[in-house]
Amino acid sequence: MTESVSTRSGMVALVGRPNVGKSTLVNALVGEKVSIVTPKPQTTRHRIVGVLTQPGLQIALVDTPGLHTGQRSALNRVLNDTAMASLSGIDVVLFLVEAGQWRSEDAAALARLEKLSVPVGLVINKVDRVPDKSELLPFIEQVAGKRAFAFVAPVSAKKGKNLGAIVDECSQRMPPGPFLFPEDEYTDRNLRFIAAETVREKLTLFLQQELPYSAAVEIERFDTGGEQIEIHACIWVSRDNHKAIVIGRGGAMLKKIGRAARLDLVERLDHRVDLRLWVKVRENWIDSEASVRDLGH
Ligand SMILES: Nc1nc2c(ncn2[C@@H]2O[C@H](COP(=O)(O)OP(=O)(O)OP(=O)(O)O)[C@@H](O)[C@H]2O)c(=O)[nH]1
Ligand SMILES: [Mg+2]
Repeated sequence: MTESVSTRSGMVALVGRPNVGKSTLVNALVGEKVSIVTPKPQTTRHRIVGVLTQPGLQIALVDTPGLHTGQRSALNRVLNDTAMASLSGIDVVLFLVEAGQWRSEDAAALARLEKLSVPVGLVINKVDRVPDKSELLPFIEQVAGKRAFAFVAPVSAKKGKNLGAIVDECSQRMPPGPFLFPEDEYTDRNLRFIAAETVREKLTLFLQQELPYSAAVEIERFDTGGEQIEIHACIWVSRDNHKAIVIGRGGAMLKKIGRAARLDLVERLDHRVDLRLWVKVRENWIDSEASVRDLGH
């Protein structure tokens, strides 16, 4: 770790309802794939740190599960709790919304931040989706009036637009102190976790409707000793009929998930990968807090 009086470093948490682009923004700011991204809400299930290091400055960007309402499984509770627990020890909070979209879930998420005393910046993401920019200003004013935000940044995480504004605003608020992470590290998560998340990303992309919400991935073997990195992953589903769907006709779906995940992992790990997948049922695991915790949440 770099010990110097002239360095500044701190923690910035990204919060907001599901699907507003928190993980996309962490990845874009760090310049690496820290966190998985899908078009479906409730993709992120963990507190995941992405590290942005510049000369004299380090910002630990904390990605969180989307704050949501309306669903009551033990998994939903744990996800919301994980997001809220991620706010302790934070120097700056980024509250994300989608340009032109203010929903009751955004209001509920913002209400949860009411008692926070640290600066909260408003990030209006996905501005690329608003073709008529004259519509943007009234929306920004509307949302900016809902709290005394420390700053407002309209951005596009996907197109990399105006991200410098976020870095500037955050860096001004980072306290003096040594770096929290080694300079060459871009996440707090290990390769095993990345492997599990990569499989879950493909599963979420390829499977329809509710199934991805009740699936979890557990790495049972991660062996870097041989010529190939050998990874055995178990996909846990909560119902018998889900198992058949994940496997697909003649194993086609499981093959598709495995192939896509393996290709990603080869690129990420820069190594040959032998990925094997299993599907197992743990009845209604999303309704049991013990099972939810047991499966790594
Ligand atoms: N057009 C556009 N799409 C975006 C932008 N940022 C994110 N997206 C898309 O929005 C979807 C959700 O992105 P995520 O980064 O997974 O959202 P999230 O807030 O992390 O979602 P949860 O993990 O479910 O809470 C994905 O399809 C992204 O590609 C953006 O700036 N512009
Ligand atoms: Mg996410």
